Amino acid sequence: MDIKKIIEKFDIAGRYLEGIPYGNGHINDTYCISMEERRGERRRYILQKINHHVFREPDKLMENIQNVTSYLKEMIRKNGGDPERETLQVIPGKSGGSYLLEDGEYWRVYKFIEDSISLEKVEKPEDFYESAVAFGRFQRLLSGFDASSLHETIPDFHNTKDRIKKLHKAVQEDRYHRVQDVAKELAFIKEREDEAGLLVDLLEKGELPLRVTHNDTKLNNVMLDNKTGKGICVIDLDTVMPGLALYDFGDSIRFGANTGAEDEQDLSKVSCDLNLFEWFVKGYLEGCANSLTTKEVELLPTGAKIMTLECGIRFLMDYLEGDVYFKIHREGHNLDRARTQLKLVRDMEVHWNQLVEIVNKYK
Ligand code: ADP
Ligand code: GN1
Ligand code: MG
Repeated sequence: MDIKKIIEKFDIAGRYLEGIPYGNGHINDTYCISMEERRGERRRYILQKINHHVFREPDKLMENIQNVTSYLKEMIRKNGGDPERETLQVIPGKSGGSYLLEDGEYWRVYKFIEDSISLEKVEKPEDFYESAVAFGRFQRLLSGFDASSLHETIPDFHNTKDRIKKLHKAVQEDRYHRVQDVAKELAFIKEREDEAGLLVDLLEKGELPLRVTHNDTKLNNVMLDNKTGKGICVIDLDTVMPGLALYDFGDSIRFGANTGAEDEQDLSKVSCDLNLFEWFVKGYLEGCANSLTTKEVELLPTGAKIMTLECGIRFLMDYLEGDVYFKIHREGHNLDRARTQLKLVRDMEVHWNQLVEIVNKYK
């Protein structure tokens, strides 16, 4: 693919130097682009090919991102922050528009957020705390955003009940004859099917508030400042949609508080780090400026458990469907990922009282 040809169609000054694959996202194809400007200065950009099998309507997705980042910019400015650095900056195409459609593929460009890093693993608890503050603040900054103007980029994204239904369908179809490999995992999920629907039920009953949430709060979706260590910018805004704060909290825990990697094959290394769980609870509540309802706070452990179970269900379903959704790098990768998530759920159950006690300290 001719990256140079693509990048030159965006409103960027300078001479193309290089474009290299970048990051560890499971969905989009990301490149870091270096350009040389007039006085020999280098400037970097993030170029992404939007996965339009996952995001079926990239134009609507980009409309969301434009609106959300414009709103955030205004809010950040009002709060005395630096909008250039604290939210994504979309670079338009030379012929206008926020993305480029070329040979059936959708491309977009962001300014590279320099002097910052995204982590694949928590290195010190403070990093996790800072990510929590950033995700909490993100949700708070968007609390006045008109949610009805947002497109649902992936319908039923965190509808855990619907995810279970889809898993059943994949099991029935068994197109790749893989169901035989996963009897234990399916039984584990079956035992937890009822509780898995709890958040969806409470939302329907109006017992949990619908908010504008990020919905994909992995640690590597927040940029931490190299100097201060602070979480400066929440990135990967493709799934910003109306949702529950518990989705954001839970998804962060399932990724960042895991003592093992998301795709660890040695399950004895996978558990929920209670210390990290506590750092995140503290940071997230601070970031939200204590705006969560008592019910939301009470349900934080449940959010963590359900989001972890849901992610396990999604990985397992993708394994059964022939690995068409998440990028894989080895055979059985999605099955390994599903197993870590289920192991993590089990570990949360074993330490349930401790999770609840931790949250009670912050009520
Ligand atoms: P995916 O949707 O595939 O997860 P992301 O948007 O999260 O893709 O990007 C993948 C990685 O690229 C991120 O984890 C981060 O390391 C890096 N990245 C993305 N946007 C920027 C940016 N504006 N500045 C610097 N790094 C970025
Ligand atoms: C994907 O794009 P990325 O890598 O940040 C996925 C999340 C999953 C996560 C599992 C749009 O996130 O929902 O939780 O992988 N994003 C989408 O690691 O499906
Ligand atoms: Mg990402």
